[in-house]
Amino acid sequence: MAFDTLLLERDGAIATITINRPKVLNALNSQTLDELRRALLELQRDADVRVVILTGAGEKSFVAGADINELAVQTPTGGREHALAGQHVFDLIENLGKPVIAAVNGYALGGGCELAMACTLRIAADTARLGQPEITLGLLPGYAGTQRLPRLVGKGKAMEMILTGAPIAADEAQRIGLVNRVAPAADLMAEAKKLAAQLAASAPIAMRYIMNAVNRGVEMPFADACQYEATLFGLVASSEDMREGTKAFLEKRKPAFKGR
Ligand code: CO8
Repeated sequence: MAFDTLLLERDGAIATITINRPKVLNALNSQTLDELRRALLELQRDADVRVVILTGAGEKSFVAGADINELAVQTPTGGREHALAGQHVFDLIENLGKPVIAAVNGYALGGGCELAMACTLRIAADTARLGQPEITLGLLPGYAGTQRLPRLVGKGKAMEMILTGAPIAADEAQRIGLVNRVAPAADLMAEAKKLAAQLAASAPIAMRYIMNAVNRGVEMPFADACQYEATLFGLVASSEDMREGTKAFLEKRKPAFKGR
């Protein structure tokens, strides 16, 4: 599948999507969102791909937000449709069934920060800056930033970031839980690939159910979420991988998970 605004590479079980509009710091326009949706669906269907890395082209920016050229001319109904289309793509990332690692290689602002938050895990370059500057444009975060940010960092810090619009540095983002890890910029992709390789060697079915239990469970009452977890636990117990993982432990060898 060919894309104009993305690069898609596969290296064994790891696929890397690079948002490739460096002249506008990888801002997301409608075409990019649509291409991202198509690329994700392709990777979701591909059983050989177990982990996806998402990053931005160039050294300066992950994604500097939604494309302000499009925002400047949006109509009320068009703005709503645009927001819903973006939210759909971000939900697809969150519920892909495979871990998606954001390698935040620079600015992750507005829709870029929202994109990183939709990913399963985030590693930031020490040079990265993250924030929700929509308020400075007379806007609000429209790709679920008002929802994912407080869930990640707590309501108080999210309010501060969204109301002031001021970006924060990578080390502060790690301190408040917005990113999982920080790496020197030169090592970012190597670190992301190392983590991806670790995840790719794990049991894919258990991993899919874990992400599902966490994503759905945090939206449920605790007792219902525990029931849901128990059901998924029962389901995973029917997998060949569960038999292989437990047998390998008892035989003191490394398991070879097949995703069955
Ligand atoms: N959209 C379009 N173009 C952009 C964007 C963007 N988000 N960000 C940067 N660019 C362009 C610049 O206009 C510039 O173009 P040109 O070379 O033609 O002048 C080029 O990229 C390089 O940028 P700068 O010269 O500004 O680079 P600096 O290093 O001076 O500054 C910054 C870098 C600080 C990142 C600066 O570019 C900036 O502030 N960008 C905008 C950041 C921003 O406000 N992002 C939020 C956008 S709103 C949003 O994301 C809403 C999401 C929800 C949408 C919901 C439904 C529609």
